[in-house]
Amino acid sequence: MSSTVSDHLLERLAANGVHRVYGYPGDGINGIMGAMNRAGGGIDGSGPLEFVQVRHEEMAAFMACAHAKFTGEVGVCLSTSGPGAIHLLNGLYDAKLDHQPVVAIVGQQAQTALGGNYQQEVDLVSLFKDVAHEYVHMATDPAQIRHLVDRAIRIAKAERTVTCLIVPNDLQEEDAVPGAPHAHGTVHSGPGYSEPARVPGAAALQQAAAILNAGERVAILAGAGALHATDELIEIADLLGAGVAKALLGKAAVPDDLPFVTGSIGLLGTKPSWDLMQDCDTLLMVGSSFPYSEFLPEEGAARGVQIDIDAKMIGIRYPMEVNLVGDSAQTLRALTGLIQRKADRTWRETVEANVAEWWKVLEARAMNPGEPINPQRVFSELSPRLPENCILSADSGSAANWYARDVKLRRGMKASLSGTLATMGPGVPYAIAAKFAFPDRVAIALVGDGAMQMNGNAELVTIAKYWQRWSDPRLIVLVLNNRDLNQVTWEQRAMAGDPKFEAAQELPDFPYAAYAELIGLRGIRVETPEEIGPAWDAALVADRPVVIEALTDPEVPALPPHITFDEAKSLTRALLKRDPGSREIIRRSFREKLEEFLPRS
Ligand SMILES: Cc1ncc(C[n+]2csc(CCOP(=O)(O)OP(=O)(O)O)c2C)c(N)n1
Ligand SMILES: [Mg+2]
Repeated sequence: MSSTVSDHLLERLAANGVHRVYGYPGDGINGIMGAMNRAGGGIDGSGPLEFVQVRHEEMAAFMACAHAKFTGEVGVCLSTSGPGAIHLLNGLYDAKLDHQPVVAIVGQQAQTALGGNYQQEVDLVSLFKDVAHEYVHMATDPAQIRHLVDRAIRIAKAERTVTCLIVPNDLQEEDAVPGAPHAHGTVHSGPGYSEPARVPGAAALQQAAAILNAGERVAILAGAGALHATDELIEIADLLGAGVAKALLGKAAVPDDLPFVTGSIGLLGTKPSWDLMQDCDTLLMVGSSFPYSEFLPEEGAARGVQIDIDAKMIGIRYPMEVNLVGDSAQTLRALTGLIQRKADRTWRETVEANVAEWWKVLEARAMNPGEPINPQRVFSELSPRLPENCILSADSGSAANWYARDVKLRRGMKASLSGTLATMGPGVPYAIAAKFAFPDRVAIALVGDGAMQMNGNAELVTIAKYWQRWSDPRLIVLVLNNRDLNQVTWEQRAMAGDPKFEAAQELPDFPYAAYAELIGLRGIRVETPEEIGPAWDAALVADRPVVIEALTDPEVPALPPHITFDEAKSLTRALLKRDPGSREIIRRSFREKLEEFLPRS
């Protein structure tokens, strides 16, 4: 049998460095699935491309996004036409908004039927036009496959974005044309991409250094774009006597066990990060588009320097005096040579004292009682137990608060979540992609019960299907079983001043641990605070993936570190409107606030 368009498509993906595809079949991609089978992409993984079967196409897109986040390579997902294509969208937007290179390969009904109001016929070029606006094309001739694949991969990498190829199912079965005869109207592309060096010009670097050298109280804010610049950030922070705060996606940029790292910033942030931004006179922002201006210095209160690889993302959060477009590590290296070490370390000492105090506050908060379990304690017990080089994912929900604040990442660990789209659902699929990319490392997903019911429970089936392939089988899913869409319950209280709307917020109970056992995983149900530590210990030595279901208290406030007057007013209003949890909330909020003022040894 001669090679088909589908065989050629897969060969071309492999030639571009792709070795794993996350997807779900359907008649829009039967030709591609047949080729995948011929190429040995099945369970034995013998071929150049491995096919991973998910439960839902959105999960395939989340996994492709996580693959990109954790490996730096392009992530690839595959879906059928119509419904499969539509299912991909949320995961693709997650990738696009967090600037991850992902290629979506999507089937389409036969070209002979298009325009005929045919079954499952959706205008896919239009559908993907926004999410993959840098590059979305439908192939209509076998000769296009070569350059469509080469370009989709290269543009995804170069622009750090989502691209999309649509392949009608009749075209998939046609004979391949890997090299069209040289002629007018043919395209002869090749694979390959190498990152250019990106360092700003000398004059701009000098200007930036002058600002940083003049500052007496320098604050650094690091984001996802600084994940590969750990050494450079530590070095410049040392020279400048600066504190380093981190945007959520930049949590792994500098380890949390350094005394001048103030931790996360923003609604899920820490008090020392708040103080750092309020009291600094100079702000150096590196690889971050952290959006909330109220957590940054007041306009004019600090002089600003920003480094970002993308000129579209620079100068939009704070009016910077110098905007340096460049790679964060390379630019910091160039800048460091121009920085004088600050002799006066008073500011640095203040930052370090604030950080040391804050960790004590967090420990004290975690030890407060809960009904039955204070969720913070689940995270603070995990933190010192984190195995070297583990990979963490967190879902959108209250788990993201405790992940951001209570988990102390050490050097070598990776961690991510849906930072910009902040969608529910990525926790479990991100951890699965982490295991496929790094089967020898422990993956830990921190997820709410709402997200488990939305998709995590289904994706546990994917874990059950594949875990025996991983050289280290440890993948732990922590479920916060609080029977509440808790993050939003708190947002409604603190921002809108509304009481808990039980019809919308309360979740049905579900036996997460028992369900895990039913499908061949281990399940541990944690019902008292004393069981938390032993549960983590057991999961970390288990011979298979584990679901830890912790019965956590929905009335522990996931409030911003420095609750504003307006938020306090709204909260009081919500409680006066007879919020069903009001008595408990008042008791716990006061206890938490008190923790910040109590003297500590
Ligand atoms: C797809 C999607 N739907 C809705 C939301 C709004 N939202 C953000 S957090 C959250 C609650 C999550 O509940 P759960 O997973 O139970 O976590 P909890 O906050 O209770 O710990 C909701 C509904 C969202 N971010 N994404
Ligand atoms: Mg919940």
